[in-house]
Amino acid sequence: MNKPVRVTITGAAGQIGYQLAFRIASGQMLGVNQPIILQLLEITPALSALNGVSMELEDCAFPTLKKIIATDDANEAFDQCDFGFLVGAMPRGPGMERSDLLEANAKIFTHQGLAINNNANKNVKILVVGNPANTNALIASSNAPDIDPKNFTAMTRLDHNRAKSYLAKKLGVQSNEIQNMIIWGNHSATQYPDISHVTCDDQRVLDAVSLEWIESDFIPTVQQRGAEIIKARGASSAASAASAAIDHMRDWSLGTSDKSWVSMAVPSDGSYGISPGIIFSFPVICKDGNFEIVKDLKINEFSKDRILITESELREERSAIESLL
Ligand code: NAX
Repeated sequence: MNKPVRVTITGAAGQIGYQLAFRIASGQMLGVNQPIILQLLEITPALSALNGVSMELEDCAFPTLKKIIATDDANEAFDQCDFGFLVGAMPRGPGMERSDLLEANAKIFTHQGLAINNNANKNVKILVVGNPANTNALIASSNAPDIDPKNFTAMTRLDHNRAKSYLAKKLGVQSNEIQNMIIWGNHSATQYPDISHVTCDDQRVLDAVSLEWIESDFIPTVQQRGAEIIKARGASSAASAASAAIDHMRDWSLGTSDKSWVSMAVPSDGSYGISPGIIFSFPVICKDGNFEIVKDLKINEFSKDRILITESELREERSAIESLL
């Protein structure tokens, strides 16, 4: 058995947190030889619910789960943290403008960024799930000046998995046969799911589907999948979101397969002409606990226009909270 690692989950009594905690505690992220200390953060009114989650975790008797800390104190939750899932966020309320949402969340992620800076391990890996995820990650990172900005990422893996699955269904294959999907940009309806580099059984899929299907079916279906799930379930995606968060963190820590890259929202380094200073979803490969943006892919005109739209939305989000950076 290895030395235990500390995994922080914020919003741990919420829908996604409730899925995430059990899967991580049972070894589904880092394997059954990696002991876990779970550090669960909630707001004060949700502490009773969080206590219930802790009780259920204990009742599972997972051999990998060494200890549970349940708290409403961000400093305690991020103490010596190795992996941080920032899930808790302020949802959009009735009459709330997008700028109000950005501001309300900016307060939460400023506070948590500082707590990470002051308490977490310097090589901590942070994944922001709470929306608006890309910009929340930027705010947390800019409030953690002692931690490399590359340690702050946001989640587009759910979009990536949705895109793979939908395409696999269209082609009548299994989703693991779909390689090199890309989600570019923001985790929002402007995201661009790009199949121009996708292969299936070493064949380019672009030759197997029509442009009309890509434009009028594939792209809008992936972009609107979250809203469709809310309509069907009466609640937003939770189990699939937790599963994607685990995929993201596992691949970042243990490495991606050499057959395919994955999508992660990471600080832009200017690749593909994307402005530095925003957290943008790119194709990445991961090795030895680090990620690298896949460089020099050929981007066609169809893709260029869509990448620009999602980049421009992220630059606007950044401007709306610039004073807090
Ligand atoms: P829930 O409302 O079920 O849970 C959120 C939890 O966070 C609540 O228990 C709340 O008390 C807690 N919380 C709020 N502020 C907090 C703070 N300052 N510190 C600690 N905890 C706090 O939402 P859930 O369905 O779990 O979704 C969580 C977030 O994930 C939302 O922002 C949602 O929009 C976002 N999503 C992001 C996805 C992505 O792909 N990036 C997909 C799924 C999901 O929609």
